[in-house]
Amino acid sequence: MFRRTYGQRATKHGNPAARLLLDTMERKKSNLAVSVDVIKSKDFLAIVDAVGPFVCLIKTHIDIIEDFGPPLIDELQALSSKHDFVIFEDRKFADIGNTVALQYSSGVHKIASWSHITNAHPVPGPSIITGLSSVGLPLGRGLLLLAEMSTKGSLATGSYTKDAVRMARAHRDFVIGFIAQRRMDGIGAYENDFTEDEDFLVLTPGVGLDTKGDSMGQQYRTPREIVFGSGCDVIIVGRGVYGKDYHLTEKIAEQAKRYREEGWAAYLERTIA
Ligand code: 5FU
Repeated sequence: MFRRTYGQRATKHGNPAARLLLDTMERKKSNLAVSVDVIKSKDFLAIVDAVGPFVCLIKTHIDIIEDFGPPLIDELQALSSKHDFVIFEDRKFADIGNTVALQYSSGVHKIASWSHITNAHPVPGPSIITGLSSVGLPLGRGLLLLAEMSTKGSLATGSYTKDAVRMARAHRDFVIGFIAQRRMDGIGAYENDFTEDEDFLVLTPGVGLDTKGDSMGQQYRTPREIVFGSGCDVIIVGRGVYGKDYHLTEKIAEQAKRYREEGWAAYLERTIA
């Protein structure tokens, strides 16, 4: 059982984005991340404002926003200050080092300039980390590797997942953890695996309290299964929080509160059990 608290881990971590996230989790007593996958700026900002008080992190897919413009980033950053949350652009980079460095720094979205954390598929090999870290490391950013996915039939299993861990280990200054479904052995998993200089965060999508999945291969588990059962650190919830009623901000806030309570209770069960 992984009993170390988020606060204890924050004081030890070498990466500023990881420290910020762990500190925020401890301060707000929340391991809930909300994934705000809507296509209009207005809806996006309304949901972020509604869930802001309850989350440690907001996850974005900035490329799905139809009316995107730089002012949206200013507003997102203002909400991040107002509600005290970390920003994670779920970009899932997957190209050669030179290309991902350009995609991360430039283009319309300039992700590195505002997103504390982003992620990448390990499929191109370690050069993807070299490319992204050339941009992100000087800015104090952090990277998550997609070691596993929540979807039915995912190919990210077995030796692929192990190789992702190996890649992360070789770049601990920039790779702060994984998108995965469980805490893998040998990543500070259990007390005797934990070393002062190695602590990977596990952020986990595929979370739902009321349904088991969707019609497109998504699979849901409960916050307790994920945080207590599988030793993950952050639950990432999208439609479970904002559902189809994303104009009803009160209802969204209620759902965020509910997931936050479930996630935090599972964390307490893990740390004190
Ligand atoms: F890497 C992954 C993964 O394995 N599963 C995911 O669901 C990422 N995701 C993201 O989490 C996905 O792109 C959505 O943005 C979000 C889950 O949304 P949901 O509405 O909770 O299913």
